Amino acid sequence: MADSTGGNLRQAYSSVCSLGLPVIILICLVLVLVLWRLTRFTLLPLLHPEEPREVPYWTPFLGHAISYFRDPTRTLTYARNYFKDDRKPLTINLAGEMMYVITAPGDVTAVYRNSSTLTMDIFTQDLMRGFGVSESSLDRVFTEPNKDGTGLQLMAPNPNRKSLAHLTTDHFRMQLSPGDRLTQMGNITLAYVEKALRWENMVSQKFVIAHTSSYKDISLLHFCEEVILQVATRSFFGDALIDKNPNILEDFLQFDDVSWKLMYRYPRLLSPNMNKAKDKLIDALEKYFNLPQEERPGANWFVQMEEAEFRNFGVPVRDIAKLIASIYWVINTNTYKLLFWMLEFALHDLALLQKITEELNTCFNLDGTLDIPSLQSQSPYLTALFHECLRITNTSSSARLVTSDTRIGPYILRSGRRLLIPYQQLHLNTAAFGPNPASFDYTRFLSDPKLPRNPSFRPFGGGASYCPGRFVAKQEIFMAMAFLLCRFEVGMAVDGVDGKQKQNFPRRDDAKPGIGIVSPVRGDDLVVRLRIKN
Ligand code: HEM
Ligand SMILES: *[C@@H]1O[C@H](CO)[C@@H](O)[C@H](O)[C@H]1NC(C)=O
Ligand SMILES: CC(=O)N[C@H]1CO[C@H](CO)[C@@H](O)[C@@H]1O
Ligand SMILES: CC(=O)N[C@H]1CO[C@H](CO)[C@@H](O)[C@@H]1O
Repeated sequence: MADSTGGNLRQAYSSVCSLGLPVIILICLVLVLVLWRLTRFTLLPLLHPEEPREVPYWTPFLGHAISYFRDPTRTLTYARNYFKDDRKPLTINLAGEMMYVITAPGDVTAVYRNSSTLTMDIFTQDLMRGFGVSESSLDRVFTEPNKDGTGLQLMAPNPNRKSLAHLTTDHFRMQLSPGDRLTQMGNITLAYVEKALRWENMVSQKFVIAHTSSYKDISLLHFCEEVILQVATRSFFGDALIDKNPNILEDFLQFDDVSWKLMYRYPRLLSPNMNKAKDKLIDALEKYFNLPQEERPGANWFVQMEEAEFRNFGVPVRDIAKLIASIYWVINTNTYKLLFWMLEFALHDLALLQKITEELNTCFNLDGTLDIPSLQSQSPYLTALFHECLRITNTSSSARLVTSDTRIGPYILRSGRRLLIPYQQLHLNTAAFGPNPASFDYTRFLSDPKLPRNPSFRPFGGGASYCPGRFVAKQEIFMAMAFLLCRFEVGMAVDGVDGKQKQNFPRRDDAKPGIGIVSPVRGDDLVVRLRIKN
């Protein structure tokens, strides 16, 4: 008996030996890995319940970095579901950078409130550095003025002694919140859209693909780009910026297509196209700011204010151009994509398209002019579409830096770490959006007028960085929709451009690191056929 056990052992021993050293080392490594994983993700969390739980992984050092950079949305959804979708704060390791992820609406509200210890300055500075702004200009822009009135002082009233960077946010709100300044931008937008969307003026080869006397086929994506970028540029800078730089919109679009490389701080060598397009954008703005004031009338209050403050601070013109280029990107990157998705969804749902067209028809006066206020008040279907598209096509996130330990519920966020609020994770909250949050369904907003105010609905962020452009974005989109749908019979060119294939619904480019409304996959578009209405 004993002998046979010994024999068995010997046999086992010799068979292990015959596996060879490499295999033994491998087995040991696996054992160490399992032990490490158990300690790190099971044992330690029990001892430190106040630390947000870390999503486990098998690749030490790297953590979830590779899967995150491949497809952030999928990685974050995996992370949330790993903890059974309980939406408590979690930690994810991205190659050594420990990032908190916040997905519960209540926690998000708490993060927005704790703005003194959860700041976004370094992200704004990173963006400005990405545009090449010099350190000395950054310093000026982020320094709070002295109490005693010495040193750099702002020209605008500044009772709370904010830095120019923080006051810029206030200036944005003053320009873009409902009131005379927004109305003035609305008037410029209206005048432009009314004229650009006349049959005889719709000839730009940027978006007109084919035309006969009875119809025009247009690229939906390029149409949305052209209209929205034109109105935003003209209503901020007057006409001179575009008129003196006819290629600025193309340069911007080229930059926008790869701008995530700037956000992810790609080395210049790996992002030559992004840098080339960015430099052209900056050149155009530099040229603009070097023009005498009287040659560039019509800039809005915000642009005039910022220019005056930058110059007062002694910021060189090249840096002014870079600072404004970063702003140009923020104000332009999202809206045209949203208009594209809204028209896309509407054109695939003819009942919805008809409802929206009927609503918009009631917003025109008898003399054919558009009544701006009724765009808001007489458009329940359009508004529902706007909200549902914001919900479903959204990839943006708010990021914050923890500047000192901050309590969120039972958890403590540690100083020095970064925190991410990925909105699309909120937008998949079944508690707010029902059992099928991933599917497009505008009626959820139609049947629940309070849904846009639900704390799980954050397409424009919140707190200190709450998008000041949300009113103007809506205004531009609704005006463009009104003229497009009420002037023309609008439908899909069923046979596509070349008369061959049926048109597919464009795919969302979810794999691109999300920094705003998602773009369609490159090359995906919709050909739309316009006919004059009788
Ligand atoms: C559909 C269109 C838009 C969407 C979905 C959108 C979304 C957002 C989001 C989510 C943020 C917050 C980012 C964060 O928390 O870090 C933001 C910030 C901002 N948005 Fe928008 N935006 C849109 C259009 C616009 C427009 C048209 C403008 C200007 C005309 C604009 C100007 C800004 C500015 C200046 C900020 C930064 C605020 C700050 O950090 O102080 N946005 N936007
Ligand atoms: C906008 O246009 C309307 C109608 O033309 C005009 O009455 C109003 O004064 C304008 N508002 C501003 C701020 O330009
Ligand atoms: C450090 C800090 O300010 N923590 C606060 C963050 O917000 C929550 C809820 O709003 C407060 O309870 C914390 O005291
Ligand atoms: C890129 C991205 O985040 N897309 C997501 C937007 O939201 C829908 C559901 O609402 C997701 O299915 C997408 O993956």
